[in-house]
Amino acid sequence: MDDSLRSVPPESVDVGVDPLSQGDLEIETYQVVRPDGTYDSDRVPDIDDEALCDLYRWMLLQRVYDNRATKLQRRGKLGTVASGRGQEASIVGSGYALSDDDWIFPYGREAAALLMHGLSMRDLLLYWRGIEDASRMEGANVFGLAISIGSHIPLATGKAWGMQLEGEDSIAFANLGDGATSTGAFHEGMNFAGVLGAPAVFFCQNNQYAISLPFDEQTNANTVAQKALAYGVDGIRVDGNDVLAVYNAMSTARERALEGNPVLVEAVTYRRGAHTTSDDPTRYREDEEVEEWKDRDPLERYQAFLEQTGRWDAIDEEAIREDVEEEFSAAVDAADAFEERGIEEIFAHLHEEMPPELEHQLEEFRELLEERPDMYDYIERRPKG
Ligand SMILES: Cc1ncc(C[n+]2csc(CCOP(=O)(O)OP(=O)(O)O)c2C)c(N)n1
Ligand SMILES: [Mg+2]
Repeated sequence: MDDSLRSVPPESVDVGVDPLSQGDLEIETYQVVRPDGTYDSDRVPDIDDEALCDLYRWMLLQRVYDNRATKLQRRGKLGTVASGRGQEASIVGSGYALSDDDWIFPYGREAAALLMHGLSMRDLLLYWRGIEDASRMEGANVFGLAISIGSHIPLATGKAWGMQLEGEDSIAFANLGDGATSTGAFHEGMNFAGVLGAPAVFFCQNNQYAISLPFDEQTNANTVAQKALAYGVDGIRVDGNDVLAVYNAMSTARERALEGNPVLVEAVTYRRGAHTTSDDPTRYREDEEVEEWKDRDPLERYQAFLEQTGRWDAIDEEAIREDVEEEFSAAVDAADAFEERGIEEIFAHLHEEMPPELEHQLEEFRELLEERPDMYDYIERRPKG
């Protein structure tokens, strides 16, 4: 190449443009109850005492469920467990603000939100046991769990758009992690939601880690919420350990979404436990950090609020624990009694009528099993009750 055609960068020239900087953005992290238990009375949501106590009950359910599910996994009766420990306020505050007609696109840690949306505990356990035909989560507006990170974000946009076209008064709600915001699917789903004005809320539980990768190595952005602006959708940043703040943020987001303004909510929280039962977090984070977040425990903070407002006496913590323990044991029995259907189930639920290509694959699979029955033994080796 002729060197004379190359442009030469100037040594130092004021080109008259100041680049936009994220330092110019001021994003408040919305709170109602502060970590020391004091609260902003103007911000307490206008819901009755029963509902205020319900929020605590559901958070406790999530905690007890996570403990029991982890123990069940240790006994070889679940494939894996992704605990919501530390994230109870994000899980419950957002789930509680949904209407039954809304659709949840889950990501795995939000047991309480799925149960309050009508999913049975048995089906949830069956899912983590790897039983495919429970993964359709029948009877509740709950989509299959997005094991492939971020893959559900465009689907939530599509569902929201579909509901809008049908004139329905409901939203699609996608739960996602901070790690999911680094996927291409996040970009596609957010962008398309903005373009369409789809009634969708993307609820990012920023628990500071994607497995072992800390948030600031995941992205150079200061916050997740600021990413909303580039897509022309609304952004809210909320204290994810403050259940009332999350409830308010999600209620606002839902209303905005129904008006045709999709919303990205960032709930700032912390994953107190391991990523899943196959992870050892002591290999990549300090105990002091875990302790620091233990002091911001969402249940303790909310208990302080209930005590100060004279509502704590209405809560019988032991009775709630016992109820959940019983419900869990009954769900394990029901999961153990569940009669698995044949291998055809894997092929059955994508299409109303099975297309010829899938029929062909099913036929091939049957032939393989006839030739190699040991393959079926392999499939059957899943954990059983
Ligand atoms: C597309 C894809 N890539 C990688 C993985 C492996 N993986 C499972 S969970 C996870 C991290 C998810 O982090 P985040 O989105 O922050 O959610 P969190 O688990 O922290 O709640 C990864 C990388 C996956 N499941 N899917
Ligand atoms: Mg995360």
